[in-house]
Amino acid sequence: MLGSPQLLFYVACFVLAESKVANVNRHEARKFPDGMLLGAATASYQVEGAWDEDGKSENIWDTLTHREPCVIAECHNGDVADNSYHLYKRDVEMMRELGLDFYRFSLSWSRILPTSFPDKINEKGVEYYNNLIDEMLKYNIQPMVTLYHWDLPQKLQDMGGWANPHIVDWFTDYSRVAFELFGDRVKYWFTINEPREVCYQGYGSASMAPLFTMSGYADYICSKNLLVAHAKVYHMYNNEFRPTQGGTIGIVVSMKWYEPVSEEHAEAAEDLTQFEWGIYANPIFSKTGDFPQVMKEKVAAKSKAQGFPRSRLPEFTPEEIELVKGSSDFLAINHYTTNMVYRNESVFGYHASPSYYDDIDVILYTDSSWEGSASPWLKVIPWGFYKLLTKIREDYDNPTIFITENGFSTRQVLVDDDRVSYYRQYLDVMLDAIEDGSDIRVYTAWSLMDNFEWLQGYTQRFGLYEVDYESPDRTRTPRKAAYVYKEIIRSRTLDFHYEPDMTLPLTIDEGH
Ligand code: PNW
Repeated sequence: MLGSPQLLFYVACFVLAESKVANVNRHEARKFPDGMLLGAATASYQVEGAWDEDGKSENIWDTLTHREPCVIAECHNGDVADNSYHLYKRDVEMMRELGLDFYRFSLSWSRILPTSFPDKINEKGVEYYNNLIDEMLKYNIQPMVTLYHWDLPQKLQDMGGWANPHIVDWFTDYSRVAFELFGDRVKYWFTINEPREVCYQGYGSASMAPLFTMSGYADYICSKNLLVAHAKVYHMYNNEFRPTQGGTIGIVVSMKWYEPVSEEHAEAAEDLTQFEWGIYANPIFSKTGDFPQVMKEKVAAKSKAQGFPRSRLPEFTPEEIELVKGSSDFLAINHYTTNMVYRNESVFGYHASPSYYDDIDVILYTDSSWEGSASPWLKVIPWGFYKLLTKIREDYDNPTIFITENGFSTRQVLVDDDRVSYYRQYLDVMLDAIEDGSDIRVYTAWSLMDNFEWLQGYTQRFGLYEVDYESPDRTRTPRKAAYVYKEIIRSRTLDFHYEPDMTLPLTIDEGH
């Protein structure tokens, strides 16, 4: 009988179910919050080239790529890279074509301080960064500057690099020079890009320069020194520069989402999370500070069982805990992808011992059904980004978040529908997290253009612009993703249905 409560109930259920399905498929255009900044990023060694020009000295990537050229895919190196040292005007033109609010780039320590120390400042190197910054500001594009994105001066590496506690002074001295030189115009500073990649990949797993394999020792020592160095620079900026320069400063942490294969593996996933990025986030963003408790306990117990007189994880002094706690104005996150995690008997003896992964006792993998990219590690899992942002909001009392990298790799191709789809899906869940209350102020696409992808050379491309490495002028051509990102920035709207006309050139709009 029409109008009966039962029938009404069924109709209501049907309408609800339909609208849910329709929502997923329809993808209504969504507005970005007012004031949200949208930009793109690169890093010095990946784009600059000019590796030995105008007084620059060698860094660890120059050394590695020259000493062992073929540890890099196709024996590539960054000697010329995108030649941005000479083509910065074209780079700024691209930023204007896209209408970027900001551009995140990094400084090359050995270009500014060829001796590694402030006894000699390389005017030519300084001039390059002044030119780049001034050219950007002419068009109202905010510079966001990373002090350290992996290109340590070789001399400092020869003295132990991040495993030598003196790095705290070396990094502080270098950073002071950078604030003095550029801080009148640069209002967004990042101390260190991705401590995990610096320490674990550089000193533990041999997947970044200097390609060390001392996992379970050197990576932990690096982590401690790096956090103290970061905190010293934070306080120096706070005390000596912020009063007159008025900028903001923080650290950039790479964060994956770790999904347990089932509820009973939730603890394994949480342990892994604490080892992978809690190690950097907990000392700075938690109420207690210090390395995560689970990490201290596990490494201490393993070390003891292995016959070490003390934990392989170094301790912070109480003063260091206080120094590091709260030493970031925001949490800057680089996020790309998700891993599955489990822990069962098979994990025992699975990893070399002692080592970082042996300390954690987990196995991680990516599901073979997941959509991939040109990088074997990078799978398209937007729900992982959503869960990560939710966890951070809950665990660290809703900190201000900057997304400082997010992106997708392809081969050389201009119509990159898979990249377009990646960006749209990840932006969509970021907007969901903002609706839930996350305080996300900045979003950064990695990368403005193809560049030297570390051990993968130029074989994996992350650019909104494609770079032609065969052409002497490193011709940059906008991909479909560049057209789409431009429209997102122009309209401040995410619209899954927008189709750009790629027969038209990507031109600079008025006011840019
Ligand atoms: C970043 N992960 O590293 C770096 O900051 C860039 O220099 C690099 O080119 C870019 O990613 C692409 O690889 C990553 O945990 C660090 O999934 C960690 C992860 C991914 C990338």
